[in-house]
Amino acid sequence: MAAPYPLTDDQIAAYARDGWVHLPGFLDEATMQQLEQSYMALLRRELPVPGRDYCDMTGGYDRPIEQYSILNVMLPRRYHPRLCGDAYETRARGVAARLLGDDIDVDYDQLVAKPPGKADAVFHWHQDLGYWPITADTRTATFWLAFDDTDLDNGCLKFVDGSHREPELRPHRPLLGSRDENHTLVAVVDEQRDPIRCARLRRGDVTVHHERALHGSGGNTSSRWRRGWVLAFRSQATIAQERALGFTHSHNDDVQVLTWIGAQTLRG
Ligand SMILES: O=C(O)CCC(=O)C(=O)O
Repeated sequence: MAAPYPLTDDQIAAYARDGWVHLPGFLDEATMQQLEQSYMALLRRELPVPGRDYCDMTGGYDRPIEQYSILNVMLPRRYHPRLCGDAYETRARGVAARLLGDDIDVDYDQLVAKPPGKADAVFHWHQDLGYWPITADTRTATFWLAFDDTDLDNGCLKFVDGSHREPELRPHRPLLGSRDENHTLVAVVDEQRDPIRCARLRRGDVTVHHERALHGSGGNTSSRWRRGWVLAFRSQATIAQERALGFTHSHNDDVQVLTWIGAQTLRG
C-alpha cells in the first residue's frame, strides 16, 4: 500500500486561501506508467466507452475521433473497474479526507486529453459547482493528475485565486448567443484584474481544487500532449443525493436537474 501523501499545513492553508493547491510528486514514475496503460487503453478505445461518455469536450461531435480537440472520457472507473482503489485513488482519498473530513467518497472521474497542435482545445472559465444539482452539502475536492508536463503552451489549468470565497457563483453566459447552439457556459472573468495563476505541473503532480474555484485552460499550441485525469471526492450524503436524482456525471444520464447556475439564471 502506498504511503499517504505528506500533505503539509502550508498546503492545507493554500487550499483554504486560494481554493486550489499544487501537490508536487504526487505519484512516482512507476505508478504513472501503470496508470498510463489504462489511460491510453481507454483513449484509444481498446476498452469500450459507450455513447457520449467518449466525446470531444469542444462539442465537435460530427467529426472523426482523430480530429477531436479535447478527448474526454467520462467515468473511466465505470468502464474499467480494475481502476477502483488504485494508487491514485488511495493517495487522493487520504488528502481529500484531510481537506474535507472522513465522510467522503469518489463521486466521478474523467480523462481530459488535448492532442498537440489543437489551438481550439479550450476549457472555458467555469465553476464546477454551477453545473451540478443543488445539494445541501457542496464540499468537493477535485484532483487533476498530470501525465505530461503542463505549461501555458499546451493548455495548463489556470485558476482565479480566492474565487471560491466569493459569496455568489459568477454569472455564466452561453458561449454562443444561446444554449441551443452550444451547451457551453462561460463564467465572467476579467483577465486583467482577476488574480489568475497558472498550474505549471510536472508529470505525476496534481492540483486539488474547490467546487467554487474558477478555472479553465487554454488551447494546446505546442507539439506535446496535455493529458490529465480528474478524480473528484464529495460527501457520501451528497453522492447519495445526486444518485437519487439519477445524476451520475455520465454524459449519457437522461435527467433534467436544477443546477446551481440554472437556479441563479431563474433568480435573474
Ligand atoms: O482539463 C482541463 O483543462 C479542465 C478540467 C476541469 O475543468 C476540471 O477538472 O474541473
